[in-house]
Amino acid sequence: MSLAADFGVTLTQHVLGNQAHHPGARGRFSALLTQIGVAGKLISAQVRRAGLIEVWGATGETNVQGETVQKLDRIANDTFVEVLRRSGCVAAMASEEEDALIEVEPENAGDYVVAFDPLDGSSNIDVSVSIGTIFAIYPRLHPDRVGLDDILRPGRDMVGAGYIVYGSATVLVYSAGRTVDSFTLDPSSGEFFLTRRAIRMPAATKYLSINECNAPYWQPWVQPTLDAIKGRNDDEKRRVSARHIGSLVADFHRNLLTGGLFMYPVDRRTGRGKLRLLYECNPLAFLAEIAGGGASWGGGAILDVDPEGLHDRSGLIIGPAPDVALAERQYHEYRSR
Ligand code: AHM
Ligand code: MG
Repeated sequence: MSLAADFGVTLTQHVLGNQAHHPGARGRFSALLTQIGVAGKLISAQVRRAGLIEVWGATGETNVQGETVQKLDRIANDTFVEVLRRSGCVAAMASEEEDALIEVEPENAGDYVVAFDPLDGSSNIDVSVSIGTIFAIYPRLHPDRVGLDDILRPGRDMVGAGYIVYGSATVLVYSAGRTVDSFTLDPSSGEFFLTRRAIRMPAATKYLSINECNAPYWQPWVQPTLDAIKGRNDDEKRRVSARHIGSLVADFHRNLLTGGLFMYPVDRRTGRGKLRLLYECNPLAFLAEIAGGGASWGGGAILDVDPEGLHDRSGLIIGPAPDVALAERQYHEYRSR
């Protein structure tokens, strides 16, 4: 058995070695990424023991999204908040599980503001299917105060983003704006080691990830987009296949590495998407664009959207750039009719 080429470069070494190249980042950015890694390890340990300890099932509460809170949702949220609160790197946080902005007491406050989904893919927790944590990092706007304006900003203002997927291995993927790199948690040493450098998303769509049971609720541009992609299959070759886990973070991770288009379009009954702009769409859009892919809400880039509220929802089409552009063309064509 041979070790991966970069086995030996830890997450901390990597972020420290690259801190001169973190565009827009300032202050203790490397420390913040390291602390996010610590939170990821703690959450991973809980996820790995789910079923052995009493963390399966619901807490009995409903979150700000109106969804049932799972025990692991709560544990992951509290772990992430407490690790970052004590890190000295963060002035405020916004969580998918909390209704208001979480302000850090001034003596512990740092240069950054972080939005996160502590445990994405909640419906997969109790069935031991991949779930993950997603985070977005913004520079704090004002040295003397912190407020909603620090977080209600277009995704283009991010200086870093990433996720930790608790799958067959625990993998942390992040970007500070230049490259997207991934690290695998070695359970025996408790360290994240660099396992993929400068990830590029393939330009061809190999997988389609969409909940097709939502077809009755799609706007009219969605089906023709899917038909165009599926139409690439013929007797000679199957070029596209379906893969949909129902954990966005895990679906995105597979699609990033292998070339897949994930779609959760706006629901025509409600006129809004399901996924949260700040906690899910923006950070993954940041990674997709840096890896050479794209991300759209249907009519334009996710990263250009100006959020109105902490829990805004959005349509999301994310994956290889040519097919994100195809979806946008279909969207505009149908809108102009
Ligand atoms: P969650 O953050 O509460 O887990 O919700 C988000 C999840 C995504 O991970 C996934 O893509 C989507 O919800 C699945 O929704 P649906 O069951 O409607 O297909
Ligand atoms: Mg989520």
